[in-house]
Amino acid sequence: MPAPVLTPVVREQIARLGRADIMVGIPSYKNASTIGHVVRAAHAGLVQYFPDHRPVLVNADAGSPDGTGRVVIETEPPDYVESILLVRPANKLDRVTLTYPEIDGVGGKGAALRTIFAMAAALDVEALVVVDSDLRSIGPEWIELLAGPILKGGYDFTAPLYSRHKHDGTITNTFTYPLTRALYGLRIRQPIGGDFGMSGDLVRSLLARNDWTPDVSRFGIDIWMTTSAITGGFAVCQARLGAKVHDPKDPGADLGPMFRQVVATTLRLAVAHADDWLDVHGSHDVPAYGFERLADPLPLPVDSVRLLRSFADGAGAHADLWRAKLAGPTADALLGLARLAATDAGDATVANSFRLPDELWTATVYDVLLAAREDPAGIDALTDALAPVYFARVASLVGEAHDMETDEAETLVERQARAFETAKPDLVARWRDGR
Ligand SMILES: Nc1nc2c(ncn2[C@@H]2O[C@H](COP(=O)(O)OP(=O)(O)OP(=O)(O)O)[C@@H](O)[C@H]2O)c(=O)[nH]1
Ligand SMILES: [Mg+2]
Repeated sequence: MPAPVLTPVVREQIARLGRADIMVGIPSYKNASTIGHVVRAAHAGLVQYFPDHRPVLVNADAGSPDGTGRVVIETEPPDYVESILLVRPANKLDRVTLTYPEIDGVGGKGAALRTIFAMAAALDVEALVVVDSDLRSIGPEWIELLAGPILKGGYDFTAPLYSRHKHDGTITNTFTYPLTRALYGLRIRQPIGGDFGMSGDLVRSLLARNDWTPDVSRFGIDIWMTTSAITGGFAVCQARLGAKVHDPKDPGADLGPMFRQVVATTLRLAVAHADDWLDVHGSHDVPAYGFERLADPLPLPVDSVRLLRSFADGAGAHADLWRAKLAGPTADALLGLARLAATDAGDATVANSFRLPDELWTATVYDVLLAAREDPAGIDALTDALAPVYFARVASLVGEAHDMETDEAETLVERQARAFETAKPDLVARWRDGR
């Protein structure tokens, strides 16, 4: 169990607030330039859509040196809502910013959210909405879309559904979406989107779990929440939020540590919850709430040359582990592609024609999952070894989607998800055989 997060400051805030019906929680780390917009949107959404609920907004910050917390408190005076919405709020909105405590010496997005969960539970909220602090495209209606299913629809967990640029969300597209869908049978398109709605029951259940790890304190938190909601038997839905526009990240440059934290957490959960997925066949849609929105997300540049260089370098570093843990033909195919990447990677045109097929990626992920079960202590090393293959898989998808619109690129993600489902019976057979 993680150390308790009810520090004196948190306790003080809980005592002052007493109770609340709905909470918006925002984790942050150096987001002073963007969090003001998120706070204003959340504030307006609470007033406009939930006038009869007692609201509170909590920012759990990492102690950002750029004044993120100050922006949360000082952005627009509370009466600005009256002037833009032409309504007088029935309930005063309390805005709180605090520095969350690390958990067992580890800070990060997950540690921030744990403080938010603890406060939500102590204030006995009916609904908790969490949103990222780097969002540009959030509006007041996001609060309604995420909390509405909880407060009005009887759901416990709302996952986001947004249009993202074809090169955004690469960990989701290549790993968490197809794997969550194939294992647990639920087509949750954005299992780690970052913006969620939760019932008070789910929050209490999350706090009572005893499978928190250092990766969950960081970016493992999102897949941990989603998988815990699924395996806990909670009612899950999605909400159509429109476009997701946020601080851009290039997968080759920025996403390595996040990939490792998300993947290691996903593997640990899959091993621990095998009984929840071994008997699941196929997959089904998850209800989606909200009106369909047609909005184009901003383009996101991706450096395929760099991705392929990381793949080629990674093959050198991880060849032994690939050979030891992956099926022979899978390791051979990857090493062959890595040799190709090493010779061709400098050229952007050639990089665009690089392909790592769906089936090869699926086989690699499933072999890694089987190896994780065999040796849970080796999960971090396995995840490190998978990262270069992920870079290559992203380069492959980027090249294949080069001339495609967002919708068409989506068919590639669906094709890959079907490949994960098609290969699942073999995964299950090997799992049961202990192979
Ligand atoms: N408190 C806290 N928040 C963090 C930390 N690192 C990231 N965050 C917050 O977590 C949220 C998501 O972080 P991003 O860096 O935007 O991650 P992303 O790549 O956009 O990931 P997605 O959630 O998939 O969109 C943002 O609100 C960050 O401010 C941290 O160390 N501490
Ligand atoms: Mg972001």
